[in-house]
Amino acid sequence: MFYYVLICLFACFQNIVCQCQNGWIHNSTSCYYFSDNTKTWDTSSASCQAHHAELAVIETNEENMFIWSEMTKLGGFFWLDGTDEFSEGQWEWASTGEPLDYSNWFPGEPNNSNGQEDCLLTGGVYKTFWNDSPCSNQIKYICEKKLENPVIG
Ligand SMILES: *[C@@H]1O[C@H](CO)[C@@H](O)[C@H](O)[C@H]1NC(C)=O
Ligand SMILES: *[C@@H]1O[C@H](CO)[C@@H](O)[C@H](O)[C@H]1NC(C)=O
Ligand SMILES: [Ca+2]
Ligand SMILES: [Ca+2]
Repeated sequence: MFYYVLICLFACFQNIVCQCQNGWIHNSTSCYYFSDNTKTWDTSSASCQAHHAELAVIETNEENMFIWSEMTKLGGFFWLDGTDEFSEGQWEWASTGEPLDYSNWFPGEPNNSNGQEDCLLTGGVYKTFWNDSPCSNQIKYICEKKLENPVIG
């Protein structure tokens, strides 16, 4: 344990992530940031990257429930990393190019309303569920950064 703390301290000095920064919330193997301000999807993504993070990628029901437990305290709609802007109907996580293996679409979504809904949001009236929405909408956003625990032994 003591050895671990030493390594972790060292790692932090080396600017390796081993705990969440102020304003970020730890759950499982990631740190999350829930914004107060609202931005377009592109600007939200850029804001996360400026903090060495990406828009949140939700891979399990547990992660989706964690996100919901925080969103419900804050209120509002939040951008996630998903998009089908490259190929209509082909939803992927922008930061990895991986398809949405787990998803939690609201019934009837994604519907690409007016042919211009290519970005993924959650929260608001959709609660735990997901909706496709115009990427130019200005809403809140969630950033995610993986914790990189130093290897021990
Ligand atoms: C992660 O979030 C879930 C759902 O809110 C919660 O039950 C769990 O205790 C959290 N785990 C950590 C490590 O914070
Ligand atoms: C399609 O989704 C939008 C939200 O992105 C919603 O406002 C609209 O009601 C939906 N349209 C239909 C026909 O379900
Ligand atoms: Ca679309
Ligand atoms: Ca929609």
